[in-house]
Amino acid sequence: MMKNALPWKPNKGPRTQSGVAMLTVIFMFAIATVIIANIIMKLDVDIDRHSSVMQHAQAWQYALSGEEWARQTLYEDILASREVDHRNEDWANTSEKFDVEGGYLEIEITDMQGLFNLNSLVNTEGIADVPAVNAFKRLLSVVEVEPALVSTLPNLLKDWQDKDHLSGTERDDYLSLEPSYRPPDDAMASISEMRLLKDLSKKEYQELRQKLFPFVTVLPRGTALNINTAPPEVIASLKNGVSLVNAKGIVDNIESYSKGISIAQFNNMMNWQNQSPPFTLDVKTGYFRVNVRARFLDTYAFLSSVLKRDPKNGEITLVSRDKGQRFIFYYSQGFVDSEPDIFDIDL
Ligand SMILES: [Ca+2]
Ligand SMILES: [Ca+2]
Repeated sequence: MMKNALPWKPNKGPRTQSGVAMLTVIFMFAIATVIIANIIMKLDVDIDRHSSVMQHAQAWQYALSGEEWARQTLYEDILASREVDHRNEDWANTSEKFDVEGGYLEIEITDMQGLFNLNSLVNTEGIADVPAVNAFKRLLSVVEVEPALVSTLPNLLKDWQDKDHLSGTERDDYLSLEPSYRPPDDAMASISEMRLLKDLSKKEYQELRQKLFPFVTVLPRGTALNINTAPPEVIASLKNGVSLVNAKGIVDNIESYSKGISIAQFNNMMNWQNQSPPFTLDVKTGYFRVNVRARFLDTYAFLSSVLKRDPKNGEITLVSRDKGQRFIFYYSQGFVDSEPDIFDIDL
């Protein structure tokens, strides 16, 4: 007779223990693999980030060197002659492009005193300057902004700067906005302040950016207009009845003089008759804008600087640096296709 078989018991011998050990090793290996993969990914991100920061730092250094180049060019200009600044001089013949290691550098110098100074709309006593306001209306017509803006914008800008808010309502109008703010009742520091004008829509501002901004600037009140560098749009704003076509003829005439013209020659060309210039006129300049666009590998740096040049000793002072502007030089249009987004700025 067979004895009853013993119940089956799992084998807890050495073979089972080695299986558990193997599973543990595989599990540990899997965890180690995940950790290492994470470290490698993080290192990759860190390397990308640092490489991007280094590229931008290099592009920025290139941009600063562009500003320095402009400073030297303007200093050499005044050493050559202190009497006149005109479009046939070296500094004005910029739009330079330099190849540098790993990229390139583009520089453009413009005479800010050839542009319409928005701060001239109000005089140093804080009162509207009527001839300048009328000239501004003509400029708005010449650049063909919407007729509604031609009638409203001069007053909005005048109120923004003048000190008569106690008798006007503009302060309350601005204080009732959400969020509320006050008009400065003083000279403008940037033409972008126009974005803060009440009743000026985003669409209207964008229209102004496109049509008006190339011809306006903000400079200290009383700064003279350099007639040798003023574009036709600004020349047409100076006198009633001067069309853009007339003004282009005058500018062509000015440019035909290889060393610029005098105020007397300009007065002859303008034939003021019973009118007079709305601004003080000059043939030389103290304020220049330097735009630099620098590329290093895949990174761009933009710099827009204002330089002030002392007419006596040629000493050049940095007035401002703006890294937030995006611009394109006319000769660059063929090779900016790879970065269209940077020019699509939402304001
Ligand atoms: Ca000069
Ligand atoms: Ca005011």
